[in-house]
Amino acid sequence: LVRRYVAGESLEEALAVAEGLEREGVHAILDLLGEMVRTEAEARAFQGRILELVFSLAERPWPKYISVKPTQLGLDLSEGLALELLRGILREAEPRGVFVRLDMEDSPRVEATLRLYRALREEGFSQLGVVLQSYLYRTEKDFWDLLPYRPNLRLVKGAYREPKEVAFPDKRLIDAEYLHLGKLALKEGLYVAFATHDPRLIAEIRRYTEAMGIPKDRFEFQMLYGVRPEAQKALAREGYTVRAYVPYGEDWYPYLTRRIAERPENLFLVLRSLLGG
Ligand code: FMN
Repeated sequence: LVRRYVAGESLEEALAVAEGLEREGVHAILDLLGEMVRTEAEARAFQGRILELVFSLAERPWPKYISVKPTQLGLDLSEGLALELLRGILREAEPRGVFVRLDMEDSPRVEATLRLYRALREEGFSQLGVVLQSYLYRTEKDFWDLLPYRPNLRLVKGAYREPKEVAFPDKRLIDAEYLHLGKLALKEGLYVAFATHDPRLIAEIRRYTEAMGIPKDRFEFQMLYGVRPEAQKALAREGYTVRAYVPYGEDWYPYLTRRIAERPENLFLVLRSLLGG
């Protein structure tokens, strides 16, 4: 089961998965698994492996897109360390045409993550994207605060267990907020990556963009490797840009735990695979 959602432990395996996706018209987002590091040495080691990823993507025509997590680069140890390591990645990625998406983690880290994003954009880096989560009450305000930066925005519902003091507890409200924020972002002319597998939301975004005459190069759909692969291919065949998030590496446990929380039926698949089924 790990293999259904994680491309493998090595960069080579991840690149092989990316190649397979590309043949189906789906582009990969390479993600080296790892988060919440506890020592500076670990954070620096992750930066080294991410640079290795950037250099190997630079040698290929595609994909040129990676995701990184702030706590993988030491955000919990020091914001300055995370800023330095992320800057080091952008210095190599940007001239090589590799786009860097800064994933959004749980609510106590949102503020610092947005600061990292703004600081690097102010330093002049442009190939850096941010993520907003529709389950947080604060997100619309974050959206307006970010707007002057003209961010390349990934919109998600949010994957972490959050208290009801900070996040909508009700799925219907999260979905409504998702569509509200997505439409705002499109109206404001931002490039939006709609990262969701939700057929209802995807259908609504398609209807809305068609009705408003928003061309397909103003937005894209993103899904996770292994989740609704047929839908990914179908959207790509219809001319939408589709990217699949391809995680690889040894630290798959927290990633998989979130996938099980989102879709409890995944637990059944985990158990079956552990039992050798
Ligand atoms: N959730 C986050 O909290 N932060 C992220 O940075 C993040 N990145 C994601 C990237 C992609 C490509 C996808 C498909 C999802 C991402 N998620 C992220 C997970 C979503 O918040 C959500 O938990 C998941 O997509 C399941 O909800 P769905 O019904 O919209 O598919």
